[in-house]
Amino acid sequence: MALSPPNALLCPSLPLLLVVLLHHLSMFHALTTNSFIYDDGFRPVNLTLTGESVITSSGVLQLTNRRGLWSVGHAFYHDPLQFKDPSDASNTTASFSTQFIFAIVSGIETLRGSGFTFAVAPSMLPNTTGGDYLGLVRNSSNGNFSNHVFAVEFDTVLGTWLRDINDNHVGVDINGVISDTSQTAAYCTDDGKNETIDLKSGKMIQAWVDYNANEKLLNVTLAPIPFSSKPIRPLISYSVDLYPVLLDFMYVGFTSGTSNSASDHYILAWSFTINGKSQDLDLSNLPKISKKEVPIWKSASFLPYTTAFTALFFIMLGIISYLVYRTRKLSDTVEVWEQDYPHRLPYREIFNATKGFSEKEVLGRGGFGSVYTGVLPSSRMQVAVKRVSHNGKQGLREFVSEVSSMGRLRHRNLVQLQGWCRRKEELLLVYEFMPNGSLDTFLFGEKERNLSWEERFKILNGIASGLLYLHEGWEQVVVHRDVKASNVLLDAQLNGKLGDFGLARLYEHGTDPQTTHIVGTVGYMAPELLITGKATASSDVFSFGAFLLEVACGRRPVEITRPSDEVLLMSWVFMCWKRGELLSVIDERLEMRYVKAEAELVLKLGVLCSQLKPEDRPNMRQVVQLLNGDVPLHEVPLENLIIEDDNDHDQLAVAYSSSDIHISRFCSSSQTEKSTDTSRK
Ligand SMILES: *[C@@H]1O[C@H](CO)[C@@H](O)[C@H](O)[C@H]1NC(C)=O
Ligand SMILES: *[C@@H]1O[C@H](CO)[C@@H](O)[C@H](O)[C@H]1NC(C)=O
Ligand SMILES: *[C@@H]1O[C@H](CO)[C@@H](O)[C@H](O)[C@H]1NC(C)=O
Ligand SMILES: *[C@@H]1O[C@H](CO)[C@@H](O)[C@H](O)[C@H]1NC(C)=O
Ligand SMILES: *[C@@H]1O[C@H](CO)[C@@H](O)[C@H](O)[C@H]1NC(C)=O
Ligand SMILES: *[C@@H]1O[C@H](CO)[C@@H](O)[C@H](O)[C@H]1NC(C)=O
Ligand SMILES: *[C@@H]1O[C@H](CO)[C@@H](O)[C@H](O)[C@H]1NC(C)=O
Ligand SMILES: *[C@@H]1O[C@H](CO)[C@@H](O)[C@H](O)[C@H]1NC(C)=O
Ligand SMILES: *[C@@H]1O[C@H](CO)[C@@H](O)[C@H](O)[C@H]1NC(C)=O
Ligand SMILES: CC(=O)N[C@H]1CO[C@H](CO)[C@@H](O)[C@@H]1O
Repeated sequence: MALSPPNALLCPSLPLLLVVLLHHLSMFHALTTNSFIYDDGFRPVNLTLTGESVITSSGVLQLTNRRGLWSVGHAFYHDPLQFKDPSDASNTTASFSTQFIFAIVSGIETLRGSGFTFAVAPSMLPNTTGGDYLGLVRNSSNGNFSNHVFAVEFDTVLGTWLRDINDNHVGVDINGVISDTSQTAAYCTDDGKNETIDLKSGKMIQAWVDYNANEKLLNVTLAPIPFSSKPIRPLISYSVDLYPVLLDFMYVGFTSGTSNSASDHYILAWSFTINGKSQDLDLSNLPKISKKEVPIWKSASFLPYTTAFTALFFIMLGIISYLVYRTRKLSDTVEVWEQDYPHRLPYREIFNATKGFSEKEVLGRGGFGSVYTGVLPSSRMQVAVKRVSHNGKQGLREFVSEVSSMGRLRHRNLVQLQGWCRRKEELLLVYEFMPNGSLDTFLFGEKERNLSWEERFKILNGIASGLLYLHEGWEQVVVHRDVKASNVLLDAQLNGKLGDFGLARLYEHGTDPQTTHIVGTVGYMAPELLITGKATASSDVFSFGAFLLEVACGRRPVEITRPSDEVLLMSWVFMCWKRGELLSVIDERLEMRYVKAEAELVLKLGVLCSQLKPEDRPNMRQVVQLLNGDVPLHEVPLENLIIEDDNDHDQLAVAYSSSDIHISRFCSSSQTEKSTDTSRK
C-alpha cells in the first residue's frame, strides 16, 4: 500500500493537465488529493476492520465468511476523506474513482448470501445489520435521508421486498438498500456483446466505480479477470448528484452481510482516488485465497504442459475439496452423547426436507428462531422444522436430553415432536405440521374467518387437557413456561395443540447462573416468576388464565393503547365482574353468539387462574373438571380474590424482545412505556 498522486499526471497534454489541475485546485483548494492502492496484499495498517472482517494470512480482505450467519463485516479506510469543501459555493462534491477485485465464494446453491457493497459513508456504519441490509443500514433507518450513505451493491440474493431484479445484480444504493437503479451483473465484450457475469461463481471479478461530479454521472463497470482492457461501455451509467448525499468528510470501504445463508466475500485488491482516475491494479502480485474449496484460478503460466497439468491438478483438487466440503456440510458430526438419545434425525434429511433451509420454505420467525416447512424424504410426512440457534454448547446437552424424552410425550393436544438434530450450536426440532397455523392469527390477525364460540371452547378444553397431561400425565412434571395463543397451533379440524413445550427451558440452561434469566412473555408471566425466577405448574396455570381470557375477549393480555383501566386484560375482566357486567368483555367478533354459561365460566376461571398467590390458583386438574362441567364452579366471594398487589401499584412488566429480556418498571395507572409486541408469528 502506498500513498501516491493520482494518475492525472499521466495525461498526455501538459496544457490540458494544467487546466485540469487548476480547475481542481480552484474548486477544492482545501482538499488534499487522496489516493491509495492495495494490490499486493492488504495489511491491517490504515484499514479498520469490524464485524466478521479479517485480513487472511495471505493478505486477502475477507468481509464475511460462510460460517457466520446473520453477521456483518466492514472494512473502511481508517481516515475519513474530504469529499466537499464547505467554503466552496458551487455546490459540487469531489469526483472520485475506484477499482477493486472481488470474489464471492459460496457453498451449495441454496446456501449463499447476501452480497457486499462498496460504500461511502459518514461513519464506519456500526449500527447496521446483515441479511438484505448488507451491513449498510438497518431496517429502521433504511432509506432515511439522514443516513448520507452512497453505495454500489453486489447482491446475490433476490429480495423481492427490496424490488431486487434478480439474485445476481449490481445496484446503486443511496441511503438504503432499495437500489435507485440496478442491472444484472454483466460486461460489454470487445466486440460489443453483453455477457452476463455470475457474481457468486467464486471467480475474480474486477469492478470500477467512477463518479464525475461536474457531469454528475456515475459509472459502474465490471469485467471478469483476466480481461484485455476495461470495457468501454459501463454496466451502469447513472445521472445522480451526490451533493445532498455526501458530507464534507466520508469514510470509504466495503460492507457485507449474511443472513441464514452465507458466502465468503473477498476483496483482493483496491485502489481509490479523489479527483482523479484510480490507479490501475497490477494483477501479477495479487494475494491468493487460501481456502481449499476455492475454485480453480486461471494459471498465469504460458507453458502448455504446466498449464494443462496445473489445471488438471486444480480441477481434481477442486472436485475433491468440493466433495469433501459437501459431505462435511451435510454430514453430521454426532458427538457420542447424542447417540444415547432417541428421535434423532440425520441433518441431511432435514436439509433435504426444507430444500436447504430455503427462504421460500419459511413459515415464520420468532424469538426462538425460524420455522420452515417441508416434507421428510423418508416418511413423506409434512413437517414443520424449528431452527433454534443457541449461544454456546452450554446447556445444549441437558436440553437435548429433555427434548428427546419429550419425543415420548404423546397427547392429541400437544404438537407432536417427530425428531431433532443438533448441528454445531444449532438445534433443529421437527414437529408435525399444523395446516391452520397459530391461534393468535385467528384471534388478532386478518383471517378470512372468525372463530365461533364452539370452536374457541373446544380449543380451550383441548389445551387444558394437553397442559394437564404435561403436569400430571407423565412420570415427572413438565412445565410448559410459555402458554399463550401464539403457541397454540390448529390442525385441519381446528383442534388446538400446544406447541413449543420446553423450548423456553433451553434459554435457562444456556444462561450464566449468576444472572437471573426469566423466560416467558409479558402478560402471561406469573408475578412470582419475577421474584423467584422459578417456573412451576402454578405459573403455567397463571399463563393459562391469561390465555382463557384472551380467547374469550379476543384481545391480548396487555394492550397499551387501551384506556388505562383496560390495559391489563385480567384487571379489566375482574373489574367488570365486580360491577356485574362480566359478559361485556366478550369478543365483539362473536356478535353475541355464544353460550352464556360457558362464557361466564371461562372468564371467571381466567380470573381465578390469575390470582396473585400461586396457592390460591386452581390446578390444571380442577381447571379441566370445571371446563368439562364435571364439577360446578361455586360462587366465589369476590372480595377474597387478589389479582393485583394493592400495596404496590406498580406492576412489573417484562418487555420481551426476540432473545433479550428487559425488565422495566411499568406503572399500570400511567402508561408511558411502549409495549413490545411479543407475539410470534
Ligand atoms: C497510513 O496513513 C497515514 C496517513 O493517514 C500515512 O502517513 C501512512 O503512510 C499510511 N501508512 C501506510 C502503510 O500506507
Ligand atoms: C448552493 O447551495 C446554497 C444553499 O443550498 C444555495 O443558496 C446556493 O445558491 C447554491 N449555489 C449554487 C451555485 O447552486
Ligand atoms: C448505535 O445504537 C446504540 C443503541 O441503539 C446507540 O446507543 C449508539 O449511539 C448507536 N451508535 C451510532 C454510531 O449510531
Ligand atoms: C422492515 O420495516 C418495515 C416497515 O418499517 C416492515 O414492514 C418490515 O417487516 C421490516 N422488515 C424486517 C425484515 O424486519
Ligand atoms: C431519519 O433518521 C433521523 C435521525 O436518526 C430521525 O430523526 C428521523 O425520524 C428518521 N426519519 C424517518 C422517516 O424514519
Ligand atoms: C445485458 O443482458 C442482461 C441479461 O441478458 C440484461 O438484463 C441487461 O439489461 C443487458 N444489459 C445491457 C446493458 O444491455
Ligand atoms: C461514463 O460512461 C460514459 C459512457 O457511457 C462516458 O461518456 C463517461 O465519460 C463516463 N464517465 C466516467 C466518469 O467515467
Ligand atoms: C431430496 O431427496 C430427494 C430424493 O430422496 C431428491 O429427489 C431431491 O432432489 C432432494 N432434494 C434436495 C433439495 O436435496
Ligand atoms: C369478524 O368479526 C368482525 C367483528 O364483528 C367483523 O367486522 C368481521 O367482518 C368478521 N370477519 C369475518 C370474516 O366474518
Ligand atoms: C378456518 C380454516 O382456515 N380452516 C382450514 C384449516 O385447514 C384445512 C386443511 O388445510 C382447510 O381445509 C381449512 O379450510
